[in-house]
Amino acid sequence: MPRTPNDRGKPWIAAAPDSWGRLHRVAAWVLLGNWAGGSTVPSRTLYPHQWSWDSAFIAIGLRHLSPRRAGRELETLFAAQWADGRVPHIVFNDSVPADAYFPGPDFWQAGVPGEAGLINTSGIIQPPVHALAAWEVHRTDPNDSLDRGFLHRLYPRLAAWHDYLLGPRDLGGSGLASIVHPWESGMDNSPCWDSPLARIAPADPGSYERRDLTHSDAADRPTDLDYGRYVRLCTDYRDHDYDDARTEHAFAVEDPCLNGLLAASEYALADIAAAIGKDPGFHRARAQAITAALLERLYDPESGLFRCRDLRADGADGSDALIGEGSVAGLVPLIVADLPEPVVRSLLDTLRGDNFALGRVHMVPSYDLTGSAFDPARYWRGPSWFNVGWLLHRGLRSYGATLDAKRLREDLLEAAGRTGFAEYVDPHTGDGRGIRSFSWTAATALDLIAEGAD
Ligand code: 2M8
Repeated sequence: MPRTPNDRGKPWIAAAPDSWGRLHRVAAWVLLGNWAGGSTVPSRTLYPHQWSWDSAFIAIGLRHLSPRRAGRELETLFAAQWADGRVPHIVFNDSVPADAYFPGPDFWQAGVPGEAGLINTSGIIQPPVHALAAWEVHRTDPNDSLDRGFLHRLYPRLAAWHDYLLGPRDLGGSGLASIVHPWESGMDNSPCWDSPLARIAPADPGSYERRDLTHSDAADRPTDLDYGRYVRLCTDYRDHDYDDARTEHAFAVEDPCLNGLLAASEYALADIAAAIGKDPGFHRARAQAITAALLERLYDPESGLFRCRDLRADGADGSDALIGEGSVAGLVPLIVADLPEPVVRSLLDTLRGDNFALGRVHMVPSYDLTGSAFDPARYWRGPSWFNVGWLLHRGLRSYGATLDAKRLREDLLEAAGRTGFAEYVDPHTGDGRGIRSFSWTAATALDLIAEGAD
């Protein structure tokens, strides 16, 4: 554990302001223990490299220990940004054996030149939480951030990232970004991907070796059949040099979680632009345009939920392309500012109703509790995740659902401490699942503690 003071001259692990003091100390210990020199690994065992959206959540928590280190977390990620603006979902750590995680650098065959040689990366993306995180990091110590040029350096990179998403990745020509692989959603194994994935021929199981099952229970992880399909999609993209214009993209989906985060991040980019003396108008207008497209393309008033749109579904009527499965991804747009009031009311009703049962189960399940594919243990097919809980807590607060927000905060903090910072929990029993000492669980706990109960 580091013993030196952090950049504000305080001890790294100080007491928290309220009754969560012990949890704060242990969360800090977990997060600092997962620091790998320039960024933080999600987990020392299962995920020994840097993951894109994990790093954004990690920075949001790490800023309470050291805003400078939180800034470094994001800058390390953006040092691996591609020339086309994409931010790869994994930045590989060369000091970790190449076969520690599959698919590793040998599989992806991708990277960018860095100061100390090639930076190996994956070729796909994850949801854009980064501008939101950068803005929060800056706000923690604005003078130091401006003195060090943190936002000046990151702003053009963040803008290029969003340009990539709304340019080459607007596969539907709708003003929304598409994902081309379930891993890009961050909710890898969601039942939403079952029907679009069913069209994909799996890769030959003899052509690769899974590493995840060394660290996790097979009953919690995606099936071999799903893995074969994941590998096929990556291989096709790689074999077309990750060029979106030349790849067929047999899997192409507009996801409300990714696009909700893009809208929220675009608003954060407007704040960032204003803070460094640039015109925020372009980003505000773009955030509003994404919100309008989200509402028009993905909102389903019948169910009070945003849905995923499958761009490769062959139904003649456009509505056939809305995927029927109810995922928590459809509630994440609650973090977007200025949603129409009836939409907010319906989303809150859905969150509190039998499908997601806010306040009656542990945290918020990743998938409809009444859905036929619900599984309380398997990856993103039901378990409750801490990063999603953090996002929904933020949405609840911003729309004035103070009591729900307060209860969810306590639930998240209690579960984080009780499970040893588990990767996710069973929504019915509250039992921790997956690996422990998981970075974004610790980071979101630090942020919720710092925020206070009001
Ligand atoms: C999980 O995804 C990776 C692939 O990216 C995996 O299953 O091997 C997801 O939970 C994802 O959201 C997360 O970013 C990643 C690392 O924590 O793990």
